[in-house]
Amino acid sequence: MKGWMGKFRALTLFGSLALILSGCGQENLSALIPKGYGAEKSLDLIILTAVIMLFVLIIVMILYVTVLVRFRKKKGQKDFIPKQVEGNKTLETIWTVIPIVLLIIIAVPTVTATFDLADQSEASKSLNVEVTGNQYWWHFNYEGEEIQTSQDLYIPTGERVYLNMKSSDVIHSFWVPAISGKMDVNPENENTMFIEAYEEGVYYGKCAELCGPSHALMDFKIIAVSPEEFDQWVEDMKNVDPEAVAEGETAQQGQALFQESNCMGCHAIGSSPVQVGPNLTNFGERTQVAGILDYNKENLISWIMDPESIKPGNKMTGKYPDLSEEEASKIADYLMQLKPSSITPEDAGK
Ligand code: HEC
Ligand SMILES: [Cu+2]
Repeated sequence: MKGWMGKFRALTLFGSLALILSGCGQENLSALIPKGYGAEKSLDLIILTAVIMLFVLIIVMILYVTVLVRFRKKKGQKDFIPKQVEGNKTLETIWTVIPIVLLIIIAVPTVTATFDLADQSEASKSLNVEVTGNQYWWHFNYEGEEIQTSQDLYIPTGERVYLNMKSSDVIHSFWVPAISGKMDVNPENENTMFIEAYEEGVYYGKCAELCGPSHALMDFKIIAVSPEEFDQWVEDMKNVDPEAVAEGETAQQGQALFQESNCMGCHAIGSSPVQVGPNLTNFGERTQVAGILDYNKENLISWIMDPESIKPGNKMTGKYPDLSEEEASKIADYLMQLKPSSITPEDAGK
């Protein structure tokens, strides 16, 4: 009875664990549902190594159980020390050669993929984006285009986009599991990688290197749209008029407050080298505030009034005059109007 209960418990435990873990596979945030070149290569290698390891596990378990059953002490048998054998040349050779062969089977495709993913030969003919990791947000500078965005990286589908990556402070790691593998960004040197998305979509990214108290909140997105939509987006972003007057009385007051309250010292609207805080040119087209909150006015007001309670240790806290809720609301009205492009995450199917 007791043994049966134990088995039942184990089964329930593993069953519910499997059920809970199956919830982890969020479609746009899973290396196991690849939607890009690098992620597809990685999954191929994951499957290859998993199959080989499973094969080794099964063989070892068969040998182990066979030995346990065949050579166990039988009923009535006396204690004795079996004949000692060692140095069997054939056996020694077999169990040295098999692992070597298995390792070669894993190593050849792994090394090939590593070189393939590091290929930069087409970089000068393609779209290049300078990526900067900052505590706790990402900045994207489209080289040669005078376009900067933060949090959302727009790319065309079916094309390789080359990323030249660094950090402005500590080490971060750029990881969009459904599109590609991870790449560290360092303050001292530039790392490079390319990404290619097969399908339109909004793909979620995470910082994969512990970088401070809000490391887990350093989320971002790749927004992959068709090449035609991407060209349109570039066109729209280039034609932004940063001075454009907001529509409606409260938004206009918000615009004035934005200019008076030190916000412009860190946040650019339009193309600008300013990089202390996220570029807000297309803030009205975001699907989240600060990369993590649902995009709505209430959350935006909370962020403007008290960013510390949302992202501890962020670099905005305390650097501007205190604002009343009314003032924050007016600024929110203004920022939510910043919609320079007809191409938005909705076009990518979000
Ligand atoms: C000292 C520089 C600095 C000042 C001044 C500043 N901010 Fe920020 N702001 C930042 C940084 C840095 C972030 C990114 C925080 C993070 O995500 O860790 C940020 C984030 C934001 C975001 C979220 C952006 C996004 O991409 O989702 C908004 C909105 C914002 N700030 C509005 C304002 C407003 C409004 C003011 C003025 C009242 C202001 N900021 C003043 C540095 C600053
Ligand atoms: Cu980070």
